[in-house]
Amino acid sequence: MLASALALAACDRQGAAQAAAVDLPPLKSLAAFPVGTCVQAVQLDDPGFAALVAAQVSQLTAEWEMKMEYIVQDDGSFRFDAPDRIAAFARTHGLRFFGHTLVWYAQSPPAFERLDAGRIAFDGAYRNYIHAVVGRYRGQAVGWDVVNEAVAEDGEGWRDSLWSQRLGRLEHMTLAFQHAREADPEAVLFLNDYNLENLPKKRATFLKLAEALLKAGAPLGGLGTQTHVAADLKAGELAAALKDLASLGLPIHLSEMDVSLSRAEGLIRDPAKLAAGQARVYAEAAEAFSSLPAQQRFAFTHWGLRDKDSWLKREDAADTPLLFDDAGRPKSAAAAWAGGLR
Ligand code: 9MR
Repeated sequence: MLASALALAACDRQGAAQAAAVDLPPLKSLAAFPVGTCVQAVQLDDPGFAALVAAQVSQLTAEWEMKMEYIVQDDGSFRFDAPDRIAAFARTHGLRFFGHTLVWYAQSPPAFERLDAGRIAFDGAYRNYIHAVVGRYRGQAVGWDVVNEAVAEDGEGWRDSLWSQRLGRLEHMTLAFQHAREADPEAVLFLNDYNLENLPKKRATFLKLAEALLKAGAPLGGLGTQTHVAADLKAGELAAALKDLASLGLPIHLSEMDVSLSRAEGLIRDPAKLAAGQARVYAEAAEAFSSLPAQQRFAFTHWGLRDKDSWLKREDAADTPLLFDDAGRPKSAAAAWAGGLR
């Protein structure tokens, strides 16, 4: 009974999302700042998707193919075919290209784990990796997520990782920023994290980490706030977070936005309320980002365009967290985002 009721609710939601296609000019034509999406190389083979991307956005982030999981092979060698294809697509279509992500606690390839714990060998491989990856896109990448998700889940201190164990808790991050700067003197170098809207304690730790990095001499140039949020995010939380994050004066990248309906269902069961909540959150994000000083609006990136491409589908196939339906038509959420722009 419960399963079939949930299935029906999911159908209702999908029906509502499909029916809600709206007429809207391209996102990038509406915003006074760069608008991005993540992509996977294989998606660019789909002409419909490629046209949607080229029309709607002005910046691309690789969804996963510029992470160690893709680049570092078992024997320690590197591969760049997929990221090269994404970079080439960006060049051909005049889009900015954003690098994501160099150092992530969640990824520590066996080739690195196997290395002698002796600091010199490890340090050399770490530097070599960052130089190879950042250097390859030097002159094209406008910025890089240098360190991703360094703050502990509960906001209490920093995460432990292979990198922190071998190179030091703050030092591995400072080194990563310095190596990236050597490899590309122009790219804006970011610290990027999530749950900074709904967990003020995590946000405070994130800001303290940014200050500690600057004090240690890291060429930190911007702050990334992923913004994987749900439709029941409290009104005002996102705006307060952006204001707070901007207080250091660094450029802000709203770097991975999606608004899950499924993750909000613990609080709201009514499909119409979920859709309204999603629209409200998208509008608030657009308005709050627009309100930042112009020089601090680095870019606003959506973590995908079409619902069917969202990583959140793996958690719940019925979720519809993005601005475009499966056919690539803008949804009412897209109109709400556009309506929030200032
Ligand atoms: O959406 C990405 C998914 O396709 C990948 O399998 C996963 C691991 O590489 O990463 C997802 O993107 C994450 C991003 O890189 C960092 N912030 C959280 C994102 C969602 O998990």
